[in-house]
Amino acid sequence: MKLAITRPVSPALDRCELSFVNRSPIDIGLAVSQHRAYLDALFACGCSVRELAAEPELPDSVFVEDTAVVLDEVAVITRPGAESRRPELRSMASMLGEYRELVQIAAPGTLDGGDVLRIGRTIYVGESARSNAAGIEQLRTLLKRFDYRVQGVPLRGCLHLKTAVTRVAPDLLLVNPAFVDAGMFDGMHSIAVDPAEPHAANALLINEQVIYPQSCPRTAARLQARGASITHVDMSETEKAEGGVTCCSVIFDVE
Ligand code: CIR
Repeated sequence: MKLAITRPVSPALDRCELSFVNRSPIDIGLAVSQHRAYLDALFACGCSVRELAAEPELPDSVFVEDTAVVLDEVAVITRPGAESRRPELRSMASMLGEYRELVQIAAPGTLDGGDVLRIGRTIYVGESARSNAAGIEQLRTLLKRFDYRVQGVPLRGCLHLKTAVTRVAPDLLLVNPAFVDAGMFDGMHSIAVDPAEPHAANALLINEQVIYPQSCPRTAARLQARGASITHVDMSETEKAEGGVTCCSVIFDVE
């Protein structure tokens, strides 16, 4: 069974961190109803959902993906590159401790879960403004005993690795070639996003179903032409906070 950990939208979401997106007004009521529909989509794709307690004072706390990297053997509690986000860790660690051994990234390392993409035994990590060399090296050391290889990936012009590339089928990646070199990922095929949709590379694959934003119809058509089965969600409000479909959950296998 798959479990998705999520957290409600903070009413302070419009005070979120922003790096590559201009600030625009966020409709919190709409964000809340879109998040509810996102939880329904997770459920429809076969996940059980557990919600962390709301953190109304932490603007970006809905973006739980950045706080942890969960593997079959262990959960890594990250140290987000944005200091404002570090108070989000405690509650995630407490819930994940029910399911996995915990290890943690420590100062001066920084690591955002949005920068981490696992393909088999290789853990790709975006060399972003949020995940530094010390954080990537710590992750390498922590995961060595479980036989994972950690590989840094250069990025340009985007927040996280998963802004640039995500997996949409076992051997298929959805990539924005403007942000990352698709040749970095050994043995994988790739589809490019439509150039008119720069934020289209963030898709969430669960049990052969792709949760995908309504805001990227041209790239959705490319995915469907390659046989992807898409569950559409409207993420307009979290997109204004620079978050996509992967950002709002931490998903892993449980007994
Ligand atoms: C941030 O800048 O930290 C948030 N406003 C957005 C984080 C999105 N998270 C993700 O892509 N994993």
